[in-house]
Amino acid sequence: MTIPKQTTDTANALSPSIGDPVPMAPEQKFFFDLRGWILLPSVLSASEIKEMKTEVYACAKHSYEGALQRLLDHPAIVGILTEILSEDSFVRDDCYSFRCEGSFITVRPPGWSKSERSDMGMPHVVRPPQQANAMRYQVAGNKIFSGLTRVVWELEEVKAGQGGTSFLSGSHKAHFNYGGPDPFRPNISGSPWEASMRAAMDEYSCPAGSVVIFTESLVHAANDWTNTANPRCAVFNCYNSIWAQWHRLNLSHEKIQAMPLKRRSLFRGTWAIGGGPSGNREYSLENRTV
Ligand SMILES: O=C(O)CCC(=O)C(=O)O
Ligand SMILES: [Fe+2]
Repeated sequence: MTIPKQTTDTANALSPSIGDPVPMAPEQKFFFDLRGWILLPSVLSASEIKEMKTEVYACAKHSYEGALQRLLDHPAIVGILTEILSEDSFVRDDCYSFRCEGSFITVRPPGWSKSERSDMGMPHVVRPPQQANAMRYQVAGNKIFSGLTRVVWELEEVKAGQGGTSFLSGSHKAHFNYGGPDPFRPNISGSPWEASMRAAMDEYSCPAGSVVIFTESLVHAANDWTNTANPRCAVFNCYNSIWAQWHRLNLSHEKIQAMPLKRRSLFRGTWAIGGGPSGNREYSLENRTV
């Protein structure tokens, strides 16, 4: 896929803080398809990490404001999300070809327990395998469509086995169910193979300022934070096709309206046809995700 380059003038007029997107490398495509997740180590500079952590530890309510807002369309992820969530003919300079579903911050001090989550750390997915639906991972015509997709920004160091998100690599393409009592249950509870599936899950280590991108069709889980050297400090942003929506948006019009023009388009209405010759490009009070 060709990612259109913005001229500096156009880019600045649209959004002063957005740089040229970095295209998804063939190696990243291979491993994302194979495993359902990829890690981009050390994307943020030391000063960016410091600035963003300061906001989080000063109790930023959410990640749609301040320096954290820049993560929504950081150039390091825009090329990848364009590749795995959009169709070439809908890729334009003046709006994004994927949408943002939501964003939240997590701070987990040493000793944090997964029992604090409503799912108690149970490995889960957006929808179980073998169901045809708009959220699922697919590949057709040599093209990935990742479905509901998560981008996790780790603002502190993560050590494998000490509390990062874990993944059952390859499960986004599973052809059989998890063996539980209900084939529509979006987690592995009740499966006689729960322990062996948990044992097969992969973990990652990364320095602060790294990004993990995964399809929500992949079995994944939250884990106890046992790393005593630092808390987990992560921003979880969720994305989807411009034609699909899973979450309600918990973001006010005023907050979106204060964003640079192109960033606002992440929150435009979820429709494609019937809006006049220019199509659905621009966010407005009348054209927003609810
Ligand atoms: O908190 C975690 O590590 C897991 C988060 C999660 O389940 C998700 O992002 O969908
Ligand atoms: Fe999840």
